[in-house]
Amino acid sequence: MLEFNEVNGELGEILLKKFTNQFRIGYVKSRGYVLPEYYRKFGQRVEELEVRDDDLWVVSFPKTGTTWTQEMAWVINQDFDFEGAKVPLPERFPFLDHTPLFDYTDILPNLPELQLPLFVSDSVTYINEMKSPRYIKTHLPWELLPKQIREGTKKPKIIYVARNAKDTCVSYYHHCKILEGYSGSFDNYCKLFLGGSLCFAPFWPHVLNFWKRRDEPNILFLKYEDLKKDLPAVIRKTAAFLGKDLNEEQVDLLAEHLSFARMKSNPAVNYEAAIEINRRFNLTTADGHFMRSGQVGNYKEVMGPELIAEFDRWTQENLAKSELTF
Ligand code: PPS
Repeated sequence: MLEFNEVNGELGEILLKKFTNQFRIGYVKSRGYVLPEYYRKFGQRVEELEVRDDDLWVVSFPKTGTTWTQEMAWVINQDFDFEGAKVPLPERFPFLDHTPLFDYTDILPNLPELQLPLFVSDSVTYINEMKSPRYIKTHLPWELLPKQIREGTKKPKIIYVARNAKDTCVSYYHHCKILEGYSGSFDNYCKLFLGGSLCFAPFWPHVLNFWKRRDEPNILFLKYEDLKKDLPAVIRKTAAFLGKDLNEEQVDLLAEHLSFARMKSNPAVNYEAAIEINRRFNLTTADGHFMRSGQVGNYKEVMGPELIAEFDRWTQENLAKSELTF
């Protein structure tokens, strides 16, 4: 059974004052990770999810290149079905923990025009009803994945993607403003990030618990920075992991499909529709795009030298005993 604790102290106060809203009444901790309050009702269903050996999972801390990795993995595994790739990504590659992030219980009676698809209103049922091979996205850490995965009774292929902490934090900050209703300052957001008090945090245990499993045959560990540096190489590596043979023409074609410019203008993956719904129904008010900068090092535009030094110290401390670098 999952157990839950409160998120207390200064960071708990910031969350309550600046990061609760119509669809998020509060936060809890389970197995050391922060989750929305709604997870109390939802978590046990994830714990008991029936996993299939031929599932393909993309697991990540938020804003580390999940969407990019999902699209790459889906196209390779579906043998370059670009017609099928026009279906919105959340339908063909649903987000297991979508439902608890947005609790519409109190909102729906006042907004009858807000029609929620099943992958939003009940992501577990949607996933249970999918035909194989299923594609599943999650931001849950290893410790909160379904029991069958943790205990090794089912071994789906899992691709984990990681990104450097500073860019992840900046990207997550924008995301939380435009999609999740964060109304506080960037400085306070960084405190929440460093203090492990945002949904799916703490960051380093999330990353390191997959890093240490990177040599297991059903796990592939990728880095956003490597996708930026040499996308064709990552495409080849992913194809090998998925047991697919690609020729160079296919690699080039997919690299083009996955370019930032193409993904930014691709309505199947750019989440513009979701942002538009938020604006239309006044669920959040901030402006911005999901496909925002797509760069490594974008943090330099918003973080001052002291904050950068603090993040770097924190990163060094956490990575000292591992061979992981960013
Ligand atoms: S989410 O909401 O957690 O699933 O977000 P996620 O997909 O993990 O991360 C979004 C960031 O990835 C960037 N992105 C890309 N960068 C480069 N090239 C491509 N094709 C690409 N696709 C998505 C996206 O812009 C977000 O990063 P930032 O730094 O905010 O731009």
